[in-house]
Amino acid sequence: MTKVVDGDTFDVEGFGRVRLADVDAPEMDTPAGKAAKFFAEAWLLGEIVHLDVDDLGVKDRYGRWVAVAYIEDPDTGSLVNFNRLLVSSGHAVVKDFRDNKFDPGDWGPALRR
Ligand SMILES: [Ca+2]
Ligand SMILES: [Ca+2]
Repeated sequence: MTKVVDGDTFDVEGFGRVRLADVDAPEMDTPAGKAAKFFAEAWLLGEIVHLDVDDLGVKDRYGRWVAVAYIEDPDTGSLVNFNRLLVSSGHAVVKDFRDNKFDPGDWGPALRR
């Protein structure tokens, strides 16, 4: 993962811009937006990020891949849902768009609503 644009958007070299599915981080002109970006950078920059890319809409109207990102837990090696982590850390809220295949309800009871 090469560049974090904001808390919910980042660039992958050779692939393109990725928008995390069904979550929304604050905009970059707010302190919370900068904090969300900093959080995403700390977790994602230079790391191997596994992407589950939406195969319904494929790309959104801004030309971004819509995806759930998974990162490897350094201790256990198991995959952690970064979309969920962003929400559970308070840096984003769930916004369930119906035009993609993802359902935040599948990410765990804490996000069910
Ligand atoms: Ca946003
Ligand atoms: Ca959805």
